[in-house]
Amino acid sequence: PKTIYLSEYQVPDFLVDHVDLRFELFEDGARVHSTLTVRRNAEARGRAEQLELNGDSLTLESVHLDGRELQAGEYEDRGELLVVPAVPDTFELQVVTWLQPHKNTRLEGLYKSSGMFCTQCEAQGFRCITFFPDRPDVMARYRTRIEADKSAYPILLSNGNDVERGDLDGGRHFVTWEDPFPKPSYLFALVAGDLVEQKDSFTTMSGRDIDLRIYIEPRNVEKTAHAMDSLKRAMRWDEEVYGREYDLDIFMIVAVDDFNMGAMENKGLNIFNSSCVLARPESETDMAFQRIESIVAHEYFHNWSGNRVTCRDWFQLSLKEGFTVFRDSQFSADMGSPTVNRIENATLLRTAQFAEDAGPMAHPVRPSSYMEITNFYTLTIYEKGAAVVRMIHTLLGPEMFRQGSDLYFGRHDGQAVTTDDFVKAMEDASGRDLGQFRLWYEQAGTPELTVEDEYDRAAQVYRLTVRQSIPDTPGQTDKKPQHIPFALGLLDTEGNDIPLTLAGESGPGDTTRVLELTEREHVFEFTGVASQPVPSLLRDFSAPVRVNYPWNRDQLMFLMSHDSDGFNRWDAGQRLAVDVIREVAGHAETDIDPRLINASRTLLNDREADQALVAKMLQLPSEAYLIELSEEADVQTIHHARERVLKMLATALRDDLMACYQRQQPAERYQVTPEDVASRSLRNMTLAWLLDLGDEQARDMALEQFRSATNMTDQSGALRALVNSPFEEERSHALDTFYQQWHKDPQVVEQWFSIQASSPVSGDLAAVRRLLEHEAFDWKNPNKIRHVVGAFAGQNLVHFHEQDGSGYEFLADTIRRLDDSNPQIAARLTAPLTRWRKFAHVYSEGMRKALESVRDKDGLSRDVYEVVHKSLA
Ligand code: B3K
Ligand code: ZN
Repeated sequence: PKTIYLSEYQVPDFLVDHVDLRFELFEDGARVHSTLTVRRNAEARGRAEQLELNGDSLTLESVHLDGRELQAGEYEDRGELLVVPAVPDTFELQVVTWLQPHKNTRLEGLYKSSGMFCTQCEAQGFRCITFFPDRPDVMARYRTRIEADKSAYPILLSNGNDVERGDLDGGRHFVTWEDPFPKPSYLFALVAGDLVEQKDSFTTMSGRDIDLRIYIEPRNVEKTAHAMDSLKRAMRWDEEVYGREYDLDIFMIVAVDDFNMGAMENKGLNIFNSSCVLARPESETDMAFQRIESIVAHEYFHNWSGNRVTCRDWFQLSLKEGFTVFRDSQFSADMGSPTVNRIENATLLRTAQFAEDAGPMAHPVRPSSYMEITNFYTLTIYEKGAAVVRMIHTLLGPEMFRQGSDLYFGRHDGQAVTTDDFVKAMEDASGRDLGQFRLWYEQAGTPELTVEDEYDRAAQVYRLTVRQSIPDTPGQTDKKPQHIPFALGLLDTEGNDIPLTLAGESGPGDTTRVLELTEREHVFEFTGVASQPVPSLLRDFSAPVRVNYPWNRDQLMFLMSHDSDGFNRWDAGQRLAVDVIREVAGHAETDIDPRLINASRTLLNDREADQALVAKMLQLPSEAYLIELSEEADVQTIHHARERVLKMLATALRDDLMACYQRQQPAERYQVTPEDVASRSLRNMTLAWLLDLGDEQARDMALEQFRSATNMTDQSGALRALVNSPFEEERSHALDTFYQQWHKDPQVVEQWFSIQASSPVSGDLAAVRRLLEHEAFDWKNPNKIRHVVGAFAGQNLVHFHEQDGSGYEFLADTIRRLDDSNPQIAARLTAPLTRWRKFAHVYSEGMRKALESVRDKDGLSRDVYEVVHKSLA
């Protein structure tokens, strides 16, 4: 496979003003008639004579140029390229292709999912539908006519507004859609099926009425209310916070069961993985409700950040993804608990994105090369990209940031632009120089801050020295220092915030200050500091960096109870727990520090504190995070150390856990408020801890909760606790009962699969293999694969990393198997193996061998090839 470089970007030779599509859909295939209105791009003057269109797995039936059918020799079908050597400056090109959606297992382009036709075109799926200059800087207006059997496919959808419909011979019918907004091909969508529609409406800030529709299979009619509410909240929020109004008269969402990722922001016709849009309290958990709210909002927000203003090329992917993730996380924070939201974002960054940034696939937020773009829908592009936008927000302040976003949307509406255009708009609106800041887009790797301090009692001066360094990453060494907003506060001996005054400033300033780091080393002098303070560093996780400062355990306890910054209260607790787990790792006789027990007891019994934060603070750092923090990870040791700390905590706190559990009585009516979510989370966490002990009273509580639960959070919480408990009989009974109750609901069956596949107690490889044989498992459905294989390799670390290497071999087999049918999913599943160098020798050897066995497969897809070769390099 060949590598594509940003430096080789050239404007397109030809532009397409209009696309006229006609789809004839049949059971054995689909014929696509595409008529393009093309003109030579004035900006590319003097370049190519010939027209080149991308294609992928297409059967070409005919080509017409300005109405005349071209003969063999007048065009060349090279499979991935259709070349027409001699074309005039403006012309109309008609191409007819034949495809086989029912045989499309890659789920890119046009395919079938439980009987309906649907599409996925980002990034390069449109070329699987017809020959086209399939790149985001070619923006056209689309008119789409869909023809299909009327009884099997009563609903026919595409982008924009439906302008015409009617019946055809042979029981067929058609609908024509017209999208007035020019768009890149990756935003094209089509759906045809026997679907039910749920309607609502929204009145925009200028008083326009928008038709809102969610299309589902009939069995899901009860599951749309939450998505609809979330959509309306998102529409209102985008008007209020960004001044962005919806532009078409209709906004549609379709749920499909077979989907490679979460959802897709096609213009006016978002297509969702069922698991990211459908929910009701009885069958979906709080986590699903929250995920749905944020993904519905995310896709909706793309209408401006992505669709109206799109990406010039795929190196600019974070232009739309980083910005939109930032927008959806602001939205979620406004809808729920800002601190918890911040903790969840930071956890994802610190556990998974930092790991990616330190591994063989590390790349900048704006990469400079790729082989397969699908591999670049990464945590770096999305989450680090969002953190970078957040830093701009922090540096500019909310008002200037809003002026910058207004300028960006206004200046580039209808254009395909770059991350640099985004930063420029922010600079122009604010007058700030973001020159050095741009390095965040260009340099990969997580900056590391090392902080030292010194207190001069006589002078009442507190001096902080902050050094930054950025580790080498593939292809990048000797990096320049970056511009880092470093928020901090200082606590006095009582735990109060000290007003901060830097040397040379008059009068006391704010208690949280954002220091701007631009050099390799800075010394900050705070004056008028009456006693030795405890520093609270990187408040609210103001930058995606690691911070090293030698807090002792008493200082961490102090921060846990006094820091005015909720994020840092949580972080202090995490640091304390990490420290304690590390201390007992490999030392079976070491007792755990009673301070951790006391801190947890205080939290468990603190009814005044924000319970959402308490629930978060009680969770021990995950195994994945502990692995990320270690130099040479020994998974088994980490797992057992964490497990032992958990058991000792649970033993010491048994009565407090019981009392806390009893206090969390289920609410009358299920609601997804931060308070209720926190209460259910505490309830299920305390139950899990108690069951881990093998406590019989807790077992009975779990059985009772499992039987009487009126919502899935509580039912599956009880199930999970039983599955991870030593009570074998109860475990298998509960699993059977649950399956009998829910086997008709694929989304619940997914949960049932993942609870088992991720269980450190019962989810060994043999159990996982049995799940693959289960009647409900389906190799063609990405959700099922994710919930069994993905859950095992990604969450069940103790079993996946069995020292005999069996977990690795199993994953390699799975990847090889999926490489032929769905390379995108196969490449994603490879991720757990890519970081083999991070692990101790007993693990890394097996991981490397597994990667090599994948590498040696014949006819490896470009997707998996890139991941495997880069990982082994
Ligand atoms: N833009 C899509 C992701 C498409 C992934 C293609 N392989 C979903 C999103 O980020 O909103
Ligand atoms: Zn997105």
